[in-house]
Amino acid sequence: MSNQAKPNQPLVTHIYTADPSAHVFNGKIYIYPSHDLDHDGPDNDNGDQYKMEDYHVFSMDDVDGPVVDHGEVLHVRDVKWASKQMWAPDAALKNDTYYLYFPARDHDGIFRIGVATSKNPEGPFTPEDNYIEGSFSIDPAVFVDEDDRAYMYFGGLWGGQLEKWQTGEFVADAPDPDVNGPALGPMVAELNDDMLGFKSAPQEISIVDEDGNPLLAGDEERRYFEGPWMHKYNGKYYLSYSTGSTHYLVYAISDSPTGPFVYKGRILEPVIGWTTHHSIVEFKDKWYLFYHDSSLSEGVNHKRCIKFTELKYNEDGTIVTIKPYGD
Ligand code: FUB
Repeated sequence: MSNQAKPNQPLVTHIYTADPSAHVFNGKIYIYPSHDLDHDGPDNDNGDQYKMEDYHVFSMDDVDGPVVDHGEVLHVRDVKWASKQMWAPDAALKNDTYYLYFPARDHDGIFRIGVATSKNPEGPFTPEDNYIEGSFSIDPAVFVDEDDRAYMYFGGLWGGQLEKWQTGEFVADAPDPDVNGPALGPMVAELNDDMLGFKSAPQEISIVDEDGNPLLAGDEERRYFEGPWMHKYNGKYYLSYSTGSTHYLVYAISDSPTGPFVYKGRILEPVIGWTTHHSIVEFKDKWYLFYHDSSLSEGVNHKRCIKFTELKYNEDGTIVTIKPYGD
């Protein structure tokens, strides 16, 4: 099954897809998205509408070529530790091995992050028996730096349970952070050389404003919600993420992969649907933003479609804000 890729159009239309993590492997773009199920069940802040069970991998030889569906590469029935909701994944290449990182609820209903491996970027992927020790919440994004050190960024509020880990333990009825206090940041953990575990306990990332003050929990237009992504441009580390309730994709910059990061601005204005979730990748000397909206289902929150568009920088390294449907 293949569609012809076009900017700002659904990359595939035969299934619903979301959360596209794009990477360039072997000179091609590979996309690792979520696979949204077509159902009419409940839709709530707990994320019950996102009932995903499996992953497909897609590839594109070029940004104006066909989009190839490599089929189902991992199903929840094959993951011993997981019960349901295989949400936004990411992939990485190291040790001549492709690693697929994915969140799911464990058998106690707690989101954890697992890993599966393959010798091919298009899978299929073989899962480890257990989730990564010390992992929790959702939306893993793995960045392998130029020195070959690898970092996982993760965490999402509300359905993603990040606020339930404020004490370091899972507290089912944990209060939300005070709106006048610092916002919760995403988590980062360096991965072991084998890419299957954390080198040390995950640390919270600090995101500050231009004066060095932490963004506040009530600052919903700028504070972290979910969907972290890391990329490097001109030697600087760009942490980008979704603001969730206000529907923006925004970014912050640092000299270090673990921060602190200084908030810089918006990447993408709101799309059709509740969330978007993105990745940023360089391909043939241009930069691209992969994202999703709900246009394929005419606005149904959990029936989404992956898209891409070119991303441009200003001379000072800031990103030009993208309007998803033009002016
Ligand atoms: O796709 C399920 C969840 O919705 C993802 O984990 C979030 O980032 C949001 O896109």
